[in-house]
Amino acid sequence: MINHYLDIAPEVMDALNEGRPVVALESTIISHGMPYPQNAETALRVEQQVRAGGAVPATIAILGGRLKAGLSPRDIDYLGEKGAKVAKASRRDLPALLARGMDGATTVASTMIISRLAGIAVFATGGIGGVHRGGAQTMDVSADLTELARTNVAVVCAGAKSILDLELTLEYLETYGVPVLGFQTDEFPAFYSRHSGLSVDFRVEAASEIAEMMQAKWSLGLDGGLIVANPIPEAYAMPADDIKAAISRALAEAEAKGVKGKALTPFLLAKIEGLTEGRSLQANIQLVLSNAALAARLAVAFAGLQVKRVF
Ligand code: PSU
Ligand code: MN
Repeated sequence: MINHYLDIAPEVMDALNEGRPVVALESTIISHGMPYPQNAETALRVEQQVRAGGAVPATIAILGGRLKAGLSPRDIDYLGEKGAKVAKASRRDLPALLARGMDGATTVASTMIISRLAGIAVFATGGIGGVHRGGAQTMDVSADLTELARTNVAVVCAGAKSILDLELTLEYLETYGVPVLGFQTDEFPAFYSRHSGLSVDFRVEAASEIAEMMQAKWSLGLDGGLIVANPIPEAYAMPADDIKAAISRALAEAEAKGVKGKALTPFLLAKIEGLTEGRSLQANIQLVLSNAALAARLAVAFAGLQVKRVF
C-alpha cells in the first residue's frame, strides 16, 4: 500500500509493520496555527506526549514534493519558522505541490489522506475546519468535512472554533454519516470552551469504546472518519464572553478586508490570538497536548483489538 510519493520515517514504519500504535499529527497547526517559536516547541511537546502514552508520533507534511509521515525536529523547526510562507495544503493542493516539488503544511483533510496511505488510523489535532458562518450562501465548507466523509481515520480534536457555524457543521457531518463522539461529554466542545450548547451523537467514557466503534464502522465497509471530540481541560478553558467578543471582532475585520477562501481560517486565528493577548495561545497549546494524550490511548486500544485488518 506504500505510495510512490510517500516517505515513512523508519521509526514509524517499524511500528506500523509490527502493529504497534502510531498517532498522526498535522502541520498546518504549526505553520499557520501558532506563532514561531511556540509552534515548533508545541509540535515537539505534542510528539513527546504521544510517546508518553505509548505510541509513536508521525507528524505529517509535504517537503520538496514528498509526502512525509514522520518528521525530524529539524523539519518541524523549518515549518515553524517559515510559518505562513509554507503553502497551506488541503486535498486540492496535493497534485500541484507534488508535481512541482514544493513544501506544504497539511490540514486535517490532507493529513487524513496521508495517514490513510501510510496505514495510520488515529490522528490528533486542535480543531477541525467546518461550515463557515454564512456558509449556506458562500459555500465555504472546509474540505476537512468532505474528507471525514470518505477517509478512514479517527480524528481527535477539541471540537471546532465558534468562528464557524457549529450547528451547520454538525448537520453536514450527520448527512455524510460521520459519527461525532463526545469524550466524557454530552456536548460538542467549542475549542476554547467546553460548551457549545450542541449535542454530540454519542458520549463515550473510554478509549476502548471508541476503538470498538472504529472497528465496527470500518468492518461494515462504512468508509469515512470519526470525530472524537475531547473538551479542553477545565483549567485552561476561556471565559465564553471574552472569546465571543474576540470572535465577533475578528469576523467583522475579515469581512471589512474581504478575506476569503483558504486565507480566512488563518486570518481569524491570528486575530483572536492578538485580541486575547496570547491567552488563547496557551489554551490552544494545552488542548492539543490533551488531544495527543487521548489519541495515544486510542491508538493503543485500537492496536490491541483482537479482530484486526479491517482498517
Ligand atoms: N481550526 C483551528 N486551528 C487550525 C485549523 C483550523 O482551530 O489550525 C487549520 C487546520 O489545519 C484545519 C484547517 O484543517 O485550518 C482548515 O482550513 P479551511 O477552513 O481553509 O479548510
Ligand atoms: Mn474554506
